[in-house]
Amino acid sequence: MSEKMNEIRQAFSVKIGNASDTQTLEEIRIEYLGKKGIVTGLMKTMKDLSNEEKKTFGQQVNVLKNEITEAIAKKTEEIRQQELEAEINSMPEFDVSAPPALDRGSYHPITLVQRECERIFRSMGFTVEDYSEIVTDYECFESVNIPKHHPARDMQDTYYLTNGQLLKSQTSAAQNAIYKKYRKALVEEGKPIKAIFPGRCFRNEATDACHENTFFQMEGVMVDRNISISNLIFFMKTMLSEVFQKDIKVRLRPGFFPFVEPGFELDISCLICGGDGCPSCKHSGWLELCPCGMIHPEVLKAGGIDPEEYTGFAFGLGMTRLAMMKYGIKDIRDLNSGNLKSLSQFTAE
Ligand code: FA5
Repeated sequence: MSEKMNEIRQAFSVKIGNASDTQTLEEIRIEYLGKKGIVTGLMKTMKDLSNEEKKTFGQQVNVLKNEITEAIAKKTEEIRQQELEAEINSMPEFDVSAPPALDRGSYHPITLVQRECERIFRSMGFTVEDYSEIVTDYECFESVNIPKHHPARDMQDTYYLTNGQLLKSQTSAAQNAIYKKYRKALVEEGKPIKAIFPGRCFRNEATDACHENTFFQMEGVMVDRNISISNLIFFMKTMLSEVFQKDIKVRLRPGFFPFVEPGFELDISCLICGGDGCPSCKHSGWLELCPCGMIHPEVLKAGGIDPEEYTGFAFGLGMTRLAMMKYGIKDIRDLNSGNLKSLSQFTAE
């Protein structure tokens, strides 16, 4: 029997030595270890042996089986390594330091305008805040003086989650948190609150050339002692002339928002049609860009700030519309279209 096993061993060692691919190895494995294989066949002959012989023979077959299993595993690893090296060697040379062959991507026009606004406001001492897109009813409405059932809610229908939270319809939703974050520094250290908070807003409304259901606003607030409308006008004008790098015709008209008193609408002369009227400005020649006003005392109170001592202004810049005006984009829907051909023409200056 042990002679037979040695013959098997020798024949196997020749075969495995000649094998040069994984397919052949698999065939050898089946030939020796498969259900009808040589080693399995040896096991089956055990039934004719005495108990004593069975023990010795069984051990020898197991040793042979382990040798064959290990040899196949070792050879498989060797062949895999060779195949991998051959594949790597057949690849064209790759220079990691070479500039990418693909065209470079570009920033979205809204990102460009947002960064520009952030740069301008930072240079005037404002902090830039980030805020969640999912907010509570309190943050979006009640804390800014829009109680439940207030008619002003009709202007801002949005998308509600089953847990009662909502996608914010205005960046004003962050005001309360900002006041609470900075009121200690205001009261104890006399540091004015100067913050902007850009963000994506959502409204359940029909779209047209100047309305989208998803758009960007940038809220700004300043709170200190003796803040007045002149401060508000100064910051708005500075921001617009920096963004457009030229004089822009603006007009202020009264506007109602429950969280400011008095409130204004700041419109700019439409830069798409030069003020003659077009679909982008609803044929009025003016584009509603930045509602603003003096923060309502109730809103300051909700933020833990005493309105008898402090006043402030707030504005809600329509950043998507600002991008349209800056880059001459006629239809707001192009901005969310994902059309790379039209979006990739805008690059940072
Ligand atoms: C507001 O959202 C107020 N929270 C702004 C505000 C802040 C007023 C602080 C006073 C003080 P309004 O709904 O008008 O206001 O939106 C502000 C700006 O967002 C608009 O002037 C416009 O430029 C932009 N906007 C509003 N709705 C849309 C829309 N559907 N698509 C694109 N831009 C929009």
